[in-house]
Amino acid sequence: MNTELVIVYHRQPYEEVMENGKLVLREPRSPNGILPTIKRFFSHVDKAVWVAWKKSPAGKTPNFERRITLSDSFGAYDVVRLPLDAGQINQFYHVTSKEALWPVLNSFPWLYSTENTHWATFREVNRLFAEAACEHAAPGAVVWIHDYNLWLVPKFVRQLRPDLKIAFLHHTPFPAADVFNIMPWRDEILDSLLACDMVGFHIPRYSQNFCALAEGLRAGIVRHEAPVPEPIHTTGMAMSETVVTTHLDYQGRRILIDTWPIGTSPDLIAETVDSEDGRARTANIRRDMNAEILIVSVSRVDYAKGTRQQLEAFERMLLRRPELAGRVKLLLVTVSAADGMAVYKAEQTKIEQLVGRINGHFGTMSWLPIMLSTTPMPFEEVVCAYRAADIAWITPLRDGLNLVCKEFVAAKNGESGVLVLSEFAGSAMELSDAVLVNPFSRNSMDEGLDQALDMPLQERSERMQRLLAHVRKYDLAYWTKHVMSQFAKLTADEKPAP
Ligand code: GDG
Repeated sequence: MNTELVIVYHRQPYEEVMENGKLVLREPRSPNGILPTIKRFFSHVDKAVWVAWKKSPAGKTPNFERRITLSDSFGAYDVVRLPLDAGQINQFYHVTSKEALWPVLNSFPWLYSTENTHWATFREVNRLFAEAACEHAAPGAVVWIHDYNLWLVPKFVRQLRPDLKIAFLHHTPFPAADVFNIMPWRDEILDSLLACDMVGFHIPRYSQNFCALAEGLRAGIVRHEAPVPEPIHTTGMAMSETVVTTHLDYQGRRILIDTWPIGTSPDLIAETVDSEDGRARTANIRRDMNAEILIVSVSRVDYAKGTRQQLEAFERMLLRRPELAGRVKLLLVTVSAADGMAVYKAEQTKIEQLVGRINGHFGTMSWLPIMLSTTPMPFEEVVCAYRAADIAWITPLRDGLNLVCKEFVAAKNGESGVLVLSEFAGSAMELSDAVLVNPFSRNSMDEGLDQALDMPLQERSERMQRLLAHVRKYDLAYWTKHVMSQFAKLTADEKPAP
C-alpha cells in the first residue's frame, strides 16, 4: 500500500525485559496471537506506526521517549507510547472494558455491572489514543483501530483529522441489539463506529448484529447486502446468516462493512511440529501425559471460554464411561489473565477447584485425569501438544473466532485427530467438519465428546483432511491480502458515490 498505516492497539508490539539490569525491547517470543498477526501488515506498507499505552507514574513526566523507531523480523516501524498511570489503566481496561463491555459483547448481560465503571476515564483514555494517532499520522494515512476497548477512538480521530481513513476491527463477537442496548453509552459507541470508513468483524452474524443495531438507533441508514461468500456456512448452524451487509450509506458517507475471519500460519506450525525438535517434543509430551487417549484444551482464563462447563462435562464422562479410568487424560492449558481483574481471578479459582475435585475423586497413585497449566507455554510446546493430542476440545460459550482450533488442525498436518468445537465460536462457521457442540447443553457436550472418542479412524482422517484443506487455503496470508484489498478501496481516489 502506497501510504502509511497507523495501528492503534492497546498493547505494545514487543516485550519489555530486563537484561543485565537494562530494559531491553524484544520481539514477542511467541509467533502466534494478535500481536504478530497484526504486525504482518508492516511489510505491506511504506511506513507503519503503532500506538499503544505504556505505564507511567501519575503526575510525573514519563521517563521514556514517546516515539521510538524499531526494526525486527516484521520490518521497521515506529511505536508511539501513550503514558497512562496505574489508575487510568485499571479504570479504562481492567474495570470498564472487562467488567462492563466484555460481558455485553459476549452476551452475558447478567454479568454486566456499571457500579464499578469509570466511563469518563474510558472516554478520556480513548481520546488520548486518538490524539496520539492523529499527531503521528501522515496526511491520508489509514488508521486501523483494534477492539472494543478503543471503541470511542474513531469519533475523536474523525473530529481531529478528517483527512485520515479510519478502519476498525472487532476481534470479539458483536451482540444482538437487545443485549448491546442495555449499555447507557450505546449512542456514543454507535456514533463513533459510524464515524469509521470501514468496520470489520470475523463472521456475518456479528456484522448483521451491528448493522441491525445501527438501523434501529439511527434514521436514514441505507444498508446494502450480498449473499454470504464461500467458505462461510449459510444455514443450519447456531450463527448462520444467508446474507451479509457489505456497506452502509449514512449522512452522505459510505461505510464499508468488512466480514472475514482471521487465519493462522499452517506452514510455520507444520514446520515447527515436523522438525526434529518438534517430533522429540511431541514424543515427550505423549510420554509424560502417559495416557492412551490425550485430549487437549487451550484458552485464556475467561468465563466466556467455557472451561468450567468443559470440566463438568469431563467429570460426567468419567462417571459415564468408567472403562476410561487410567486411559484418558485432559491437558488443560488456560492461561491466567493479567493481575488486577477480579472477575478473572474468581474464574481461575473456580477452575482450580473443579480440577482439584475431579483429580481428587478419580485420580490414583499412577494416574491423574487432568493436567492443568495456567502459566503460558512456549509456542513450540503448545503446537506440539496439539500434535500429540487425539482430540482438541474447544468449547467456548462465546468466542469472536478462536484460533486454537485452526492451529490444532495445522499442527496435525494431515494426521488423524478429532476437533470438537463450540457452535458459538466464530470459527465454527468455517469448520463444519469438526464435531460441533452446543456448550450450553449438557447433552450436546456429552454426545460430542462420545462421538469424538468413538469416531472410526477413517472418518477421523477424512474430516481432518477437509479441515486441513480449509485452514491451509484460508490462512493468515489470505486474510492479510483480503484486508489490504479493503484498505485499497478506502484509499482509492475514485470512490463509489454514496
Ligand atoms: C481474541 C478473541 C479471536 C494460548 N495459550 C498459549 C498460547 N496461546 C495462543 C494460542 C492462540 C492464542 O493464544 C489464542 O487465540 P484465540 O483466538 O483462541 O483467543 P483470544 O486470545 O481470546 O483472542 C478470539 C482472536 O482475538 C483473533 O481475532 O479469534 O475470538 O477472543 O494463538 O495458540 N500461546 C503460547 N503459550 C500458551 O500457553 N505461546
